[in-house]
Amino acid sequence: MYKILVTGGAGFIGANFVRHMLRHSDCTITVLDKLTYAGNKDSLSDLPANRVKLIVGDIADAPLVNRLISTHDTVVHFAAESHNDNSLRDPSAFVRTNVVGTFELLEAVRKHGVRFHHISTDEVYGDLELDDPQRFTETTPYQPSSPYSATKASSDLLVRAWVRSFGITATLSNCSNNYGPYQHVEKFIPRQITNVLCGAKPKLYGNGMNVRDWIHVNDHSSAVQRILDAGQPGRTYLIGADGEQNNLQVLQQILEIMGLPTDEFDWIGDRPGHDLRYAIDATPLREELGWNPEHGDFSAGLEHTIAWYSEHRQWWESSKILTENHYAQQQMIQG
Ligand code: NAD
Ligand code: TDX
Repeated sequence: MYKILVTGGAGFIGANFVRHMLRHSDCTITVLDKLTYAGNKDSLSDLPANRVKLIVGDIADAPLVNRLISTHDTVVHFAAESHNDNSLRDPSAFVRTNVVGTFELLEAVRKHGVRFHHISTDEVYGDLELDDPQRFTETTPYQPSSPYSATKASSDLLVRAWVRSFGITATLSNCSNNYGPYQHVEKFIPRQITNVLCGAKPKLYGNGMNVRDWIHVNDHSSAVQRILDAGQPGRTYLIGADGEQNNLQVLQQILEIMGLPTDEFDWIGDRPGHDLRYAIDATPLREELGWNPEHGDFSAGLEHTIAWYSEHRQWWESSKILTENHYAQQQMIQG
């Protein structure tokens, strides 16, 4: 039986990936997750115990990581501090988990000769002008803007160096903005949906013109599975589904689906250093590996996501209060 260690498998994308792999393969999975504020064991609690096991622990814990990796065939590394706004408030956990944690995993896969797939983000490339005809490719120079994206860029560079210097068998992927079920309510789309469900107004940063390249989380999972099956060792694959939209457009669609006037939201102060636009060119993934997204209909995906949050209040209600308290403190600090 093929055994995969999924770090960060109790987080948004990790939990969806675990579900995807159970549906689309016969592997068994160990999830290693610290269960930070962003991890939720309820995202995995309905899964079969003979195929998924959760180990609560830290990827920066070298002896634990060493022991776990020695008994697995592949590591898929999602665990990270993942929220830009938090990285502006306190970057220290981002350095520890995203950089030091990745280093410990790399040392263990090097020792045990285990295949590694590193999950990263398009934010490592910085941002684009709204009218730039170029999109990010695997050769775009790194130019991260926030403490979060700088630590993700650092972790990517560590992986590349371990491939070149120590010959580990690793692939990397840099994906655009994901949406779907099980996403923490701090992130843009679930924050706005749950604000409406709580009777609060959605919050739009700046002028709402910032563009993100949205992809449904299940398409991210299928792309990672394709890279695990057919990716070339040492390669970086960019994952995206041609889903560019500005934040105002996304918010207006949410309001429309939820039956509210499209101006029923608050404009609030901008995020410091806010990246203007991300856009992915995923041609190599499509043409060389034959991957295609299946959830390209954004409004259908948004409708399902809204329905999921409406039906799973228990999953998000306690984090909602903490998250909005944090946002309120942050706004007071920024003034
Ligand atoms: P998330 O914050 O929802 O989940 C992160 C998970 O990692 C949580 O379960 C958390 O408990 C766990 N974790 C954090 N620190 C840990 C540690 N030290 N040891 C073990 N576990 C730890 O994040 P997400 O949105 O699911 O993102 C997953 C990965 O995908 C990240 O590497 C992120 O950079 C990358 N990514 C995210 C997006 C996106 O749109 N969300 C896009 C591209 C890439
Ligand atoms: O309340 C909000 N209002 C708002 O206008 C929030 C939370 C966000 N925004 C804006 C900021 C961004 O332009 O929405 C956009 C999306 O914001 P986030 O959900 O915070 O995502 P982003 O900063 O784009 O980063 C995401 O995509 C890349 C993930 O959080 C990262 O983990 C991933 O690497």
